[in-house]
Amino acid sequence: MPTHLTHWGAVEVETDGKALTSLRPWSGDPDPRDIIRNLESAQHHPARVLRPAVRRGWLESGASSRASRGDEPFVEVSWDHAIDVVSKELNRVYSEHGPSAIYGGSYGWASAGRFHHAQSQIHRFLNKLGGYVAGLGDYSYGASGVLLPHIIASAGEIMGGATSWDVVSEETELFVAFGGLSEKNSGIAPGGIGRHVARSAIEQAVARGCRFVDISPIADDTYAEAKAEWIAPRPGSDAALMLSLAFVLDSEGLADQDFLARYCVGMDRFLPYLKGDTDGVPKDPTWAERLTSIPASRISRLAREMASSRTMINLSWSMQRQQHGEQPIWLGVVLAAMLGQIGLPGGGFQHGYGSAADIGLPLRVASPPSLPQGPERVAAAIPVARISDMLLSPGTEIDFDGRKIVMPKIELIYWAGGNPFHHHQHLARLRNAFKKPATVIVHEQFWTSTARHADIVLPATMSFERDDFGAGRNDPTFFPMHALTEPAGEARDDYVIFAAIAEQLGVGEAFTGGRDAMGWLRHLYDGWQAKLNDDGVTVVDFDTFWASESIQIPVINQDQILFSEFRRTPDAHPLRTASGKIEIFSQTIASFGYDDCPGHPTWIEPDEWLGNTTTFPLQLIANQPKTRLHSQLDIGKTSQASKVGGREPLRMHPHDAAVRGLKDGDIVRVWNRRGSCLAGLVLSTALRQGVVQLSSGAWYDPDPDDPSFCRHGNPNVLTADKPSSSLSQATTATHTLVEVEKWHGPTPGLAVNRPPSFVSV
Ligand SMILES: Nc1nc2c(c(=O)[nH]1)N[C@H]1C(S)=C(S)[C@@H](COP(=O)(O)OP(=O)(O)OC[C@H]3O[C@@H](n4cnc5c(=O)[nH]c(N)nc54)[C@H](O)[C@@H]3O)O[C@H]1N2
Ligand SMILES: Nc1nc2c(c(=O)[nH]1)N[C@H]1C(S)=C(S)[C@@H](COP(=O)(O)OP(=O)(O)OC[C@H]3O[C@@H](n4cnc5c(=O)[nH]c(N)nc54)[C@H](O)[C@@H]3O)O[C@H]1N2
Ligand SMILES: [Mo]
Repeated sequence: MPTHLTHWGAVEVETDGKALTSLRPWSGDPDPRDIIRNLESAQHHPARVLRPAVRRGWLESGASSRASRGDEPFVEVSWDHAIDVVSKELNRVYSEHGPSAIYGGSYGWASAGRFHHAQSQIHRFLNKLGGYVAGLGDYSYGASGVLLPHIIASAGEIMGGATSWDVVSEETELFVAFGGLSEKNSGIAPGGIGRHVARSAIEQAVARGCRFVDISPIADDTYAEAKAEWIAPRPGSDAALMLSLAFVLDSEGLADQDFLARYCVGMDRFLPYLKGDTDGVPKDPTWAERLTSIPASRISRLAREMASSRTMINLSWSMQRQQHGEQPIWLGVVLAAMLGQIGLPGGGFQHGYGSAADIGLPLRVASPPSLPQGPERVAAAIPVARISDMLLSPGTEIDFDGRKIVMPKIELIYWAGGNPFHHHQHLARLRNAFKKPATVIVHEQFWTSTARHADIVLPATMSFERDDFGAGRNDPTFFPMHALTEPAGEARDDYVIFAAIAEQLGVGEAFTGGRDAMGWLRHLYDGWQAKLNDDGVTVVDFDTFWASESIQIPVINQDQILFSEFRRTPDAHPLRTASGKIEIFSQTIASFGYDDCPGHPTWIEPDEWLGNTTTFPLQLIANQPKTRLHSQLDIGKTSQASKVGGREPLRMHPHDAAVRGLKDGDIVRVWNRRGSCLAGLVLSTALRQGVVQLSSGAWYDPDPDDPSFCRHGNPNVLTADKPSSSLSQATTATHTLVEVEKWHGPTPGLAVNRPPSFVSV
């Protein structure tokens, strides 16, 4: 059976040339996941975009109809017509407003496959046309991504250089997982994953005697095989917990002074705050107990256990997808520095074991080839999660990482491979923001809420409808990905669509380089093989690769240990921080003068948390969904099987349900002052009391009379569009305060599972 790679694993499929007829996990994967089943029925689902479509008002009266965006039927048009109107509109906007009026950040995961990767395609295309406004950073680790280079190393260096699972399974004695060690999230990796290895590494570690501590509001978001002790602080209070751990290490003489002196700067600036000399508040366990609800005695004991063991501190990405998300990450590094085990086998810290399948895979000799996007012509760039602010308030100035950014005025949005009406916060606000530009163009496979809020929707192929090759970040298994079926409807590859528009705008040759997709695959592979050859690494030629099931890219060192070189020879391998050392105090960050991110890690109370429920009483965790990747294939089998009464499941502790007279299976209304949604109630003691979980990704299904009410259960109608801090301006999507009540009215039907209405003009 031919193989195919997805972000959620490799599969073996059979087809009849038009549709997948059977699908099973790739035989090489020791731990495949059920999410692969979402593929089965999706290709020919009624929500598939089959033909180019233009919103009626835009076709009839162009930009002046922008206020109806999201509310109007579409008109299906021919490809020739669609290419013509898109080309003319791009030409108009480039000549009248220039590239700083075109938002092409186009954030999103799209599909696995190195060549057809939608963001690479759209960025190459817009670069050839004259440039665009880009998005900086990501939704995944937007806060830590800006912080970490100042204090130790880039997120990429830390994750790519992670101490390998093999080393953890053999060496770690105590694994302290802040934010859990998620089974569901480590099913997935950007670009795909061949073999899922985390579960067996955890099993081996446990069998050897390693102990796992899970610090998280949700107990089952850690592999059951870890047999972890569960500690559930108030969400958002980890910085307080970590400060008190640091306090115990310091006051009981357990900190590694030699390590701090040799490899770190700034402990002297941090200690007076830790001890309370600067603010009169010692950050001791009693102080932390009030904030976290974790008994002071347990905190002290945990600090001693950490100091007396080979301890790995894991910091999930969710820890920083919050207001002041920099602080727990910075403190995790500080704790690891105080323990003095950074660079030793099985000790130190990592940012995101469990957050994705690739974290803990050792580096390969080379990344597989990908489409060149440059030369980059970025006309302006905004922190990616500030999109609504940009669209609503052009000309305003914001802080970002020590500089000022002026929000550009956007005339045209062009999106391929992402779903902002899934990924962004406060969707009613985003909907208003999306009504500002003259034109919105989207390439999509499905009638997602973003497609429904566009003016021109162009149908894109799914990954198994086109030839490509793929390997995830750090994954040594490199798969050829043959086209397995013909495209559904009139769908075309993003590449083919961009090539046709580029041709009409006079940059066809510049965009395509005179190649079709297969020509590009061969060209990219040949160049990669030649480069590896020069480096003394032999890989098979393209034809052999293309005929294979997969090939292995050699790994540099299976027993990779994060920061081992820095530890061995700090002078020869300094960090790329201002001091070349780990910065417990950062003069650079201090010099920015931000109240919400001072020069050393600090406890700053969040706006919405269980320590202050004067507004709403329950802490909503809007985390990643177990049954799909984000919003992708929400209409698929695994995702649909999880719905309760057709709504996204909301998990709640039985005690919180009893207080509200709610029972398992009830349809409930979740609300706060930003919006509301329906959900289907699931009771579970895996949740801390006071915490409810509504994962992201249910397709936004706004009530026609009230777009702040989602009938399906998308938590982003509730989340705040509030930045993490002035330093990083990142999303804070994970936490929101809400109330939950029984829904008494008739349960409304859903519009998202079928296409929008079409009219002819
Ligand atoms: N409340 C809350 N919100 C969150 C998060 C959270 O934890 N809580 N997490 C955030 C995070 S970390 C992330 S990364 C984002 C994810 O946000 P996104 O990456 O935007 O989400 P996806 O659902 O993966 O959207 C990808 C879209 O691309 C389409 N697509 C797939 N392949 C192709 C292709 O080849 N071509 C084209 N044209 N389209 C394609 C899919 O149909 C889908 O609609 O969400 C963020 N939003
Ligand atoms: N199945 C699946 N896997 C995915 C994705 C998906 O959509 N589906 N998305 C992928 C992407 S793009 C990303 S960025 C990663 C994200 O990876 P993460 O950011 O790690 O994932 P989340 O699911 O948002 O959160 C993980 C867990 O953190 C815990 N948590 C939440 N808030 C707090 C807190 O304040 N303190 C503590 N101590 N714990 C807290 C909760 O148990 C939560 O379930 O996942 C990736 N993996
Ligand atoms: Mo992400």
